[in-house]
Amino acid sequence: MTVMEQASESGLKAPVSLNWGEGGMSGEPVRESAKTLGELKGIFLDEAAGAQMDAGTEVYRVRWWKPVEQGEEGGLFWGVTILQPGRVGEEYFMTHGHVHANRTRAEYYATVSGTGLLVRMDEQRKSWVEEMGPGTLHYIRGNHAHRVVNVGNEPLIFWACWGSDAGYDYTTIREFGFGIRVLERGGRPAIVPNES
Ligand code: S6P
Ligand code: ZN
Repeated sequence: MTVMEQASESGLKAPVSLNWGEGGMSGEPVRESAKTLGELKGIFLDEAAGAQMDAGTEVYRVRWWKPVEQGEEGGLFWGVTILQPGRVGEEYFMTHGHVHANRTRAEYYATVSGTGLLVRMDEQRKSWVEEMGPGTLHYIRGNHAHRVVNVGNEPLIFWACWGSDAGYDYTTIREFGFGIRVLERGGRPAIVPNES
């Protein structure tokens, strides 16, 4: 019997294992959900372009492990997001974006592959981006809204760790958006003020 088999038999096997490079998570507690273009209606600027596309197109997929209940104080969650390349009109595929319901709860993002921009916005709506690529680590303050944009031609994969009592406020972003958008102009990403 190998050491791993022995560990497994004696209940010492880790409940989740990762495939870092591919964004794989396996194990009984892992959950997964995909976000389609249809579910992101109203988030992209060019609604006419979006209406021409298949609403079932996957924009991103999230896998996560919540070892404690959502809302429990002091716990940590772990997950990965795989954001596909693509555009709606000029606008690159991106996550919905949110701010944590509990504005004191921060988060780490760590990129393993792809090319992206992390859009951040503070409570005064001041917005900026951080470049994401293999090996970049991002500390997101609890009161900063965050969204990820894939500006490359391959899936953008990043891992995240956040508090079990962080919660999600999607409403603020759905209503007011971020202060900036990332559009493709002349074959390159351009950061423009969000006037919608
Ligand atoms: C959770 C963390 C990520 C996002 C994921 C999808 O705090 O920031 O796991 O949930 O990247 O983005 P969104 O904006 O749809 O939740
Ligand atoms: Zn978050």
